[in-house]
Amino acid sequence: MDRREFLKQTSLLSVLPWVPAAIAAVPAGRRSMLELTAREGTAQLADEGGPRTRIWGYNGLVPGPMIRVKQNDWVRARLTNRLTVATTIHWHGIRIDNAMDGVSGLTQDAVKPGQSFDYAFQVPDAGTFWYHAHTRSWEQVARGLYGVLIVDEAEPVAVDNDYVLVIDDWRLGQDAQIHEASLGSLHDWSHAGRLGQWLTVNGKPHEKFSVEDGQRLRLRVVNTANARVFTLSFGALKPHVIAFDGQPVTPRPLGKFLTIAPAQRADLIIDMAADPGESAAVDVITRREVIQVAEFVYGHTRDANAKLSAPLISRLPANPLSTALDLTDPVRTGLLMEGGAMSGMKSAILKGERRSIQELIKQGAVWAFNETVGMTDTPLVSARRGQTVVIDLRNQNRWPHAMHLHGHHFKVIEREGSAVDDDAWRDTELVQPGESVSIAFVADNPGKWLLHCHMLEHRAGGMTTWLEIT
Ligand SMILES: [Cu+2]
Repeated sequence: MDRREFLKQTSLLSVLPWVPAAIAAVPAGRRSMLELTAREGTAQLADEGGPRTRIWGYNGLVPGPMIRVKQNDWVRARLTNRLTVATTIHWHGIRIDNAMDGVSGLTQDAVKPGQSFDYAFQVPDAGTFWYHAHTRSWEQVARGLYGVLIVDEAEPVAVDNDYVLVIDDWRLGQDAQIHEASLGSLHDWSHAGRLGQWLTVNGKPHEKFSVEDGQRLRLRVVNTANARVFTLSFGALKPHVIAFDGQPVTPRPLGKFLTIAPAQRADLIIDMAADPGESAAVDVITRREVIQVAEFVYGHTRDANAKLSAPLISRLPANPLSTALDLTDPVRTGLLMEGGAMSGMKSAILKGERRSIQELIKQGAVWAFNETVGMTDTPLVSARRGQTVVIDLRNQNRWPHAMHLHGHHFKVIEREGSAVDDDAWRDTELVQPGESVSIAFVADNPGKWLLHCHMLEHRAGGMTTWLEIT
């Protein structure tokens, strides 16, 4: 089989190894309705032979069914709630119609147990996206309510294989069940968020990818953890980054590590070169250990003489983003990020009244944007459609935060007061302790959009605000 034949076949299949075939065929075209039932299920998070873990998942699976559509297609999905609590789905990174954004209390009412809600939206951008619960997300995402949404480019990208690596960390008890007693723990909320001690990739402890010498792979890395920033090492492999958060970037060598914050995605191109029987590891590096989470295993080479020298990695076709930032007279505002442990916040405004830190702690309201905990009646920013918005994020606490903007992608224009020259457009940016980062975007999508920390405990503890575009 030559490369072209192989491409044809993979585009027909569009099924990834970890998705059971019966639910993977998701033809999310105009006519068909994809069923996503939020319900309990079990997953083999622990090693084979260990107990299965009770999770909440879309169709009882974690990750949920992979949705794969072509650019500009429609996704029609019926969320049916078979849980005992209300829920919604947010389509992370999709520049979506506001009514379909899935934020309970802002863009829709939460879907009550036994009820359903139909989502229907067009996907303007090709790339790697995901979907997840956006009601009590700190609990619902921790329990497994998330899945991957891939939007294929209009013209197939020339790779031999296209793999997904969904990374999550779980806090499990000795019985391999989700540690429920610590859900909502004030310690987690006021520190780094809920960190797990058990890693999974694609819903299992370890993933094996079959590869061949001379192949070119696209690897889509998705961080679905509540709060953990992962550091990934690819050993001797030399990946190139071709997209961040679904948006193409000028292809660049990855460097030593991939740092990927909660909710972020990175698309990598990896050229495989080794003999049959060899393997290459993907490791998660923590302060204490190196954990192998995936392995590329080289199979029989199709034709040893057919080895091509790897062609240059070309830039993915641009998505239809409004990239013309008008920085002469933008709508500009500051966002001071305060709170958390060891950060010295003395008081903040909660529901219109200034409260002492002691009172705030009692309510888990331990984070503030511009001295205010959580949502306000008036938006942080009001902009008219087409205006450029600049937000100066100032992280004045001891913790990193993964700041996520709904409905738009933004560009980092300044870091620590210096101009940034990069063509990355992100929906989630990691802001380190003490750091100042300015982001800019064209407000081209009308509606009410959240801006929040994607460390989900931080969001629940107050790190959330909103913008209105009219
Ligand atoms: Cu945060």
